Amino acid sequence: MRTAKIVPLVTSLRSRLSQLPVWTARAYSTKYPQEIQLDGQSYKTDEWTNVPPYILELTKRQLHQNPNHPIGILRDLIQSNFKDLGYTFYNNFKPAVTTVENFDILGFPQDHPGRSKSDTYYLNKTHLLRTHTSAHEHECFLDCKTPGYFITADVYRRDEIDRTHYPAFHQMEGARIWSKDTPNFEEQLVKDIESIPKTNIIVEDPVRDAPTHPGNPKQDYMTEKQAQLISIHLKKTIEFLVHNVFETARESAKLAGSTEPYLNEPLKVRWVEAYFPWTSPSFEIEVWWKGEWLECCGSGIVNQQVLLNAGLTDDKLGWAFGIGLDRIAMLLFGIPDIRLFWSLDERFSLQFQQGKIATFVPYSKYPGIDRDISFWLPGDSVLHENDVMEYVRSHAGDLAESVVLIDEFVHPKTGKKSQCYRINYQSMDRSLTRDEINVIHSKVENDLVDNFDVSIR
Ligand code: FA5
Ligand code: MG
Repeated sequence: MRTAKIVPLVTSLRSRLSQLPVWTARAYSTKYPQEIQLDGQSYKTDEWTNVPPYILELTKRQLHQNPNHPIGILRDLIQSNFKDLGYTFYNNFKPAVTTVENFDILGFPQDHPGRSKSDTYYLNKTHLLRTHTSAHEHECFLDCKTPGYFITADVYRRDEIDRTHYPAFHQMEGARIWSKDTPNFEEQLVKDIESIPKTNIIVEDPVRDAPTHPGNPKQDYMTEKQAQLISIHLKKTIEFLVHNVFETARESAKLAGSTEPYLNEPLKVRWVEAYFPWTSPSFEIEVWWKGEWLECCGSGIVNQQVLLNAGLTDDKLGWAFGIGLDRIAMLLFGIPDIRLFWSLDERFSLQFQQGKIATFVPYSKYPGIDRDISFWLPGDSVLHENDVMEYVRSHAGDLAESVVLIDEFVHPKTGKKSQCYRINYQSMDRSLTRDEINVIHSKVENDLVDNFDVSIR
């Protein structure tokens, strides 16, 4: 293979590609049935449809509802820690939502990349598989009879393939509301902060005392003091959640006989500022775990418009957060590859039991098979990395261990672009044969040729 003259890093290429117009409608017009059935509803497909059958299959699994699955065990653990603290738990929301629920109601701008077909699975122009649990905030704000709520659900994103990314994962949304008309409101906020159980974790938070500024502004309808107290309540609630989860992980590791030095170090977290279209100010928490900062959870004070959209009165204010469960469960249970959560192999499922954090014992590591695919793109066309991922996944399913763009260059004379992707095929459960991989790999090649007019090199 030729080495590239112009080799952008994969990451910068990714962000560059995501800004370009992508996808040609012709690619999918013939591939989908006229209607897709999901959870008792029928969706007429159209030029927006891009959800493949194997993703629809995943929506049936509901791993967070399985009390003996690591994702279900983690959900139970968090819920049990918040049982008597004034929260309602919602665990039954179906994955199909409208673009209004997933984006509009939350104030996503029309040109937000999350709305694009390269990032999101659409059933059709108006319905999609939720990309986050925030899609259900409005109905819970309206329905909920307690001060706060939690929503746990499976969410879907067209994404890269590697050990920590899968097109389906799980989030837990938390939210908490107050009325500004509460007598002595600020004193009540202080009391509510004091009632959150104490933790001994080390917190780095340079903006705890002044959480709002022009770059991460407070909303006009609350005072500086209220924004500060609500931010502290939010942060302490998430710190309590993270503390419980990681302390449980530490205890189980010790019980299992581990003597690693990190087990005796206090847990350390840091707050960083963030941006979400429907919260202000906004924050993210990162946890220091085995030598690196792990992004866990986005959060912020909910924009008043979102609460008004949900039908609440204009005296209401509060916070929300969304935490990713899968990566935390990987750490908690020592699971090396995110695909394992979806395994139907009993050597996986029989290792986990309700209420117990067991460390996963790998049953074996089967060798992978690497295959490269190199091609010229036709003159003006753009191929999104996520599209390549999707073709690989649709033929290889969970046998696709990783897909990486390893080479790209533009021919100096013809101006044509060449790309080379390396696909690693590997099974969690068995050895693969070269023949079966050849068959899968040529289907991927054929799809790229048929849908994008690429010429294989
Ligand atoms: C959100 O999804 C927001 N809805 C969170 C939020 C809720 C903000 C309420 C404000 C108020 P984000 O895209 O950063 O934010 O995802 C939240 C968490 O999900 C991340 O911190 C990460 O832990 C997890 N996550 C995101 N993408 C993936 C992925 N592809 N695989 C596994 N986990 C992921
Ligand atoms: Mg994030």
